[in-house]
Amino acid sequence: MKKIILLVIFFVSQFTILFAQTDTVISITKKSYRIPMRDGVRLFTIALYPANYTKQVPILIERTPYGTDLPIQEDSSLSIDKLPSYYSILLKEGYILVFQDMRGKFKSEGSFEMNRPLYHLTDKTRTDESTDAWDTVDWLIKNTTNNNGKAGIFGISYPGYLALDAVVDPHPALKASSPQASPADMFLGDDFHHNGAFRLSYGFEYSYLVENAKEANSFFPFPKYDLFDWYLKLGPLKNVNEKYFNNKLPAWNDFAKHPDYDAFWKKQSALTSIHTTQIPTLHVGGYYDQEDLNGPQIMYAQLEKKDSFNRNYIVLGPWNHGQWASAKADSLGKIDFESKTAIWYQALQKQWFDYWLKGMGDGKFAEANCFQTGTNTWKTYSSWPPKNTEIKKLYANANHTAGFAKPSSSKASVSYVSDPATPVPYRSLPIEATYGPGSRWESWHVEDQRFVSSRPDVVSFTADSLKEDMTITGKITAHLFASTTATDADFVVKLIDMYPDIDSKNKLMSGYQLPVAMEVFRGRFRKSFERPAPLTPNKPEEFIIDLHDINHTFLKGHHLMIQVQSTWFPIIDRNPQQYVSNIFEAKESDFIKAIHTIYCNSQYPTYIELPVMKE
Ligand code: PG9
Repeated sequence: MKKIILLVIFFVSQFTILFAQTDTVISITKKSYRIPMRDGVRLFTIALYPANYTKQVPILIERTPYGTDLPIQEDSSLSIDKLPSYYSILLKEGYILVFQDMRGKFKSEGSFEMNRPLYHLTDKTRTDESTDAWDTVDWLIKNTTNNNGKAGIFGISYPGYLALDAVVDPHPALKASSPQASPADMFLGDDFHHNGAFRLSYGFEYSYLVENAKEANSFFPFPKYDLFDWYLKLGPLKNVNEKYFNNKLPAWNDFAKHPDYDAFWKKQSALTSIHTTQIPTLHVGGYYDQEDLNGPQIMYAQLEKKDSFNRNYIVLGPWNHGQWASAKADSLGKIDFESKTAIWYQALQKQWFDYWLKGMGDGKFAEANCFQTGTNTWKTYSSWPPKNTEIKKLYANANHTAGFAKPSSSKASVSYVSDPATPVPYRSLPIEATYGPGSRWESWHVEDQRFVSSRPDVVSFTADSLKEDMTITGKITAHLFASTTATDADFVVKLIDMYPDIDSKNKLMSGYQLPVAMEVFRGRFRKSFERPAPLTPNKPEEFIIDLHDINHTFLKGHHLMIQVQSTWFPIIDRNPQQYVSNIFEAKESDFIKAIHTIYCNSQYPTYIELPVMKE
């Protein structure tokens, strides 16, 4: 979310009044509207018109829950050069840029519903984010001056989700969409849960951010800067309502009421409601997105199945949440991308909208533009994931090595004690508030995992150093054979690129443990997300964990490493490990220590499936 707020702040703080001197667009003029929806609810909207410009131009819309208004006077102008390049590169050549407060947020009327389902699909009388987009396009086409009759919609994260909803039954004038870092399914793998494991710190802070007040982004008033202990002392999840939220936040109440993948989650999931794209759609995602890594990948994959008109495209980059909207995006944390990837992306985005909304260019877009980390190069593919890969299995061995040979021993395993009272931090302390000052939330996906690898409750399996480069492109899947002495358990699996002992390219990176893919799985859901079931103590079972798509070259001299742990706190709530039907109702006494075993033998081999690029 932070990116979006920052864009607006930048916008406001750089305000100056300028007037266009020539025919080129050098400044924009603000106008505000209250656009009526079909049910009479009015949505607050601002349009930024090219100042003193008489050519007809398309409309580009961003809808948001985070507040759109700019404290600048109506009809006054703003220099385009003062805007982030994400917008200015488009505006310079003529677009009407529209920002809208979504239903129920900031100056818009109506009520807000977190991830409102597409109600109109089953009941034509109801409104939702798709009908609101339709009504907005309809009004803008009829009421804005000098528009060319075509509109596009885009946005990052929640605004991206709104751009995704807009492709369902789109207005005829809506010609292209770009959902960026859009979540798709909030139970299976985006902001609020991953494979059923609840994202505690994010779910807590985000529901407060959006639902505490209508006309503000609210930051929970934590009494501390480092929140690791604060979340630990919070105790069981039921204390959230008892101590802080008092049942006042609908999203939190829904988390607590729907601990399994039930109709509530399915109804709001884009996986349930969006199967085809009726207009050209450019999905954009980051491999290191700390909020919505999964959404762009799975929505592209789902829509691709029925894309007979070739309208569905994807861009994946080495980015955190929305990093492509920044000025450079040449690095994340300590990881150097060796080029300004945001500039590359923003030029592509301009070509995309210029083609569909202005008819400029040849329209020959690559099906998939996916940055390759490790070699730090942009690659294009005619299908994603590409087909010219061979699946290789990287096995974990009980002596803490990893390799491509299946273990031969019939008994080998590795065990560790997992104690919910002393969980493994998901990033190094301090755990700053998610969107708070100095927060390292934005870069934790690339943090050096040495900060946890020597803990007794984290197990690592390291392969020999590579004799030559190995490129892995496509979906990574972990097959973990594990058991617990208790009746429930979480498993976090990471595929790590471990840098050489002495990295000649950059000595400071020597030994770095870069997670190139990682994910958590809540054991109770191993057979079904709808119907969880306790684990049988000491019974080895297979946990299949989707580690998502990557495009990464492990360079010669680097090591592949598998790392497994069972707590990831406080991003993931603590699994009590003693099965209770609803963890939101667990008592302090339900949280117990357990011994978890990872099997590494011929009968129960633990491995990660890697799509290795054929030469
Ligand atoms: N990740 C945020 C979000 C998107 C959609 C729903 C809920 C949260 C965001 O950054 O907007």
